[in-house]
Amino acid sequence: MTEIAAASPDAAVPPQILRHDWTRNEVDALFRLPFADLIFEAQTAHRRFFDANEVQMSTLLSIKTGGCPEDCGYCPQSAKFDTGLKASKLMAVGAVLEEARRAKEAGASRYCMGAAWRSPKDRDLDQVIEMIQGVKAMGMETCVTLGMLDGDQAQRLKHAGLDYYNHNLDTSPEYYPEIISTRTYQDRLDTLANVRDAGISVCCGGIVGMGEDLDDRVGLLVTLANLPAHPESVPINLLVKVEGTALDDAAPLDPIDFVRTIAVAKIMMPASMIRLSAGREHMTDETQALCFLAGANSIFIGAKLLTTDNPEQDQDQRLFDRLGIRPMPLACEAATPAQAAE
Ligand code: SAM
Ligand code: DTB
Ligand code: SF4
Repeated sequence: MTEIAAASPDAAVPPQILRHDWTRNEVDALFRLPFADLIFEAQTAHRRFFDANEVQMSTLLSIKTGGCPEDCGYCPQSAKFDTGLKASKLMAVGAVLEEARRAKEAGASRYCMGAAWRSPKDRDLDQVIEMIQGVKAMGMETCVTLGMLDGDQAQRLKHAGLDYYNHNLDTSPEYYPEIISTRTYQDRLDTLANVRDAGISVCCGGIVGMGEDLDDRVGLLVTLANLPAHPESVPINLLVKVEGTALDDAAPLDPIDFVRTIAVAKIMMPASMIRLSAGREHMTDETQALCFLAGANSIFIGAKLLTTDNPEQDQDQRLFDRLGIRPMPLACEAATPAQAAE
């Protein structure tokens, strides 16, 4: 079996379990199930692959903030918007590793580094590679999100030992041009293919609450699940509205619709980790609990995401205690349950 296949949640799972032929009609029908039926189906799918009381914890660091040439309508880091954010250069390797050490002490098992680039330059990659090697040496999994990658860049990152690359589709192909004009949906699919071909695990999801309709949520999830292999991690972000961005007055989303999106993602990609990603700061404990019930089993911990706030860790700990949730041990994450069965 090739390295690429081994890195995929599809690797050891009979084809009848992991599907890549979802139609919009059947996914639309999932979204419209009575809530109890939907959650039951999602829990059943989740428990086939995961311990339902374990949640994986990642920490994020913005290693290069702001001044981005892209025009993603949700993003405080785009140079197109005046959000009051101060742009900064790529952080020094030593400073990143110091932050990573703190995250490890706080219990993170995966360290994700994000840069506000359209795509990395080769000399930037040299530095990021040192960061990846330093974080790996601490015993954490590594993830980076650096914008578009060509095949050679993806190979270099794989060679450096990178575990995950995050690159989101964000929304449906139809709604995408309403949100971003500086790179195409196909550009994103090409980057995902380069990452997959290099044998790096894929972290790919989207954002909910950008004024999209149900059909766009269906379109996003159908595109993700019908990729040649399901992304190992699927972050579902709730839009964080930042003043000055194009989407700062997007209509509020019914939290139940957010939970439904998580549940449908889990039913469609049961062996993948579904990450309850941005947006927890403004979510009630009860909504988060419903997300975990719907099959979300990964979060970002630490008081900051990239540039916006995230719940303080003691707040998360209290919620975990109330729900009886345990941190997922690294050994289980390193190989998803599907891979472990090989
Ligand atoms: N520049 C790189 C890129 O776009 O690929 C990496 C960083 S970018 C901030 C990573 C992802 O964060 C975006 O694709 C988007 O899904 C998410 N994101 C950015 N701003 C957000 C916001 N205000 N609310 C929710 N998610 C957001
Ligand atoms: C992802 O899907 N969500 C994270 C991570 N990938 C890089 C980023 C969320 C960013 C939220 C806005 C901010 O903090 O700037
Ligand atoms: Fe730049 Fe990424 Fe923000 Fe888009 S999402 S503006 S590419 S940092």
